[in-house]
Amino acid sequence: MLTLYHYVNSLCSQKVRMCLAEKGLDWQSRHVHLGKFEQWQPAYTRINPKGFVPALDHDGRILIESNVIIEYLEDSFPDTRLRPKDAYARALMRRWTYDSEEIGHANANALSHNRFHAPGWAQRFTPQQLQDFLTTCPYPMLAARYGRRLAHGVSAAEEETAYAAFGFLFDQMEAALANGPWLAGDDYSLGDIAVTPSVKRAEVLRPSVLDPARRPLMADWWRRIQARPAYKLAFSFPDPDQAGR
Ligand SMILES: N[C@@H](CCC(=O)N[C@@H](CS)C(=O)NCC(=O)O)C(=O)O
Repeated sequence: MLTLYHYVNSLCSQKVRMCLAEKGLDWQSRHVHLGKFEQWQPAYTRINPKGFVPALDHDGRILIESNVIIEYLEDSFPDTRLRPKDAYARALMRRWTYDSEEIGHANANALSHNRFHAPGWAQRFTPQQLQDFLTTCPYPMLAARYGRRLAHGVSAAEEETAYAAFGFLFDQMEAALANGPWLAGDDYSLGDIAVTPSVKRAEVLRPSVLDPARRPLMADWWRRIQARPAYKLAFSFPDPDQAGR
């Protein structure tokens, strides 16, 4: 039995949902509402001590970290192969899973603050309640980021740096796709899956960052990704709370 602790709009959760869908695996959903800070409540930090989603429970054994989870799914359910056989291509795949975190998620998260996170919090909570949540955050690095954002938000300069980082990532993807058709070469892989949620979020935030005239190979890759049934399934997961972000 696979149980996924996840959130509808979380990039790292979308990554795992897409991997599960590619492999045609059945899983149970445990929705953890980030906009209500459910991720920092003891009921969930017992599952993921960092207070992040996603987490995967496979027959009672828990795993955290989205890139670890998708590699575990690949090892445990290899029938639909999502990791190249060639060692160099496998290393390339891991470069993209790594960049999905270091560049994609980090910058999408910063850019989502003013647009989605802060307005959602303001609708639901008073400033004092938001301060109080800070004391419940179990993970010092996350608490520091949350505290900084409560105090200062995300500045326009930080946002521009984040868009520049996306531009860098997408230039790198364009270059890689010259040896495609996929990011790691011949085979569609976990690397393509891992970066997909960040590309989607960038498109929602600022569609011009995906200008097809500037990066035609990436535009073609993006069309092929969005046509995949697994993409459609992973990104159409219904919000169980209908409560927005
Ligand atoms: N390195 C972690 C990062 C997980 C992460 O940052 N998850 C976000 C959602 S995409 C989260 O749960 N954030 C909770 C919060 O900001 O309080 C992974 O890849 O699983």
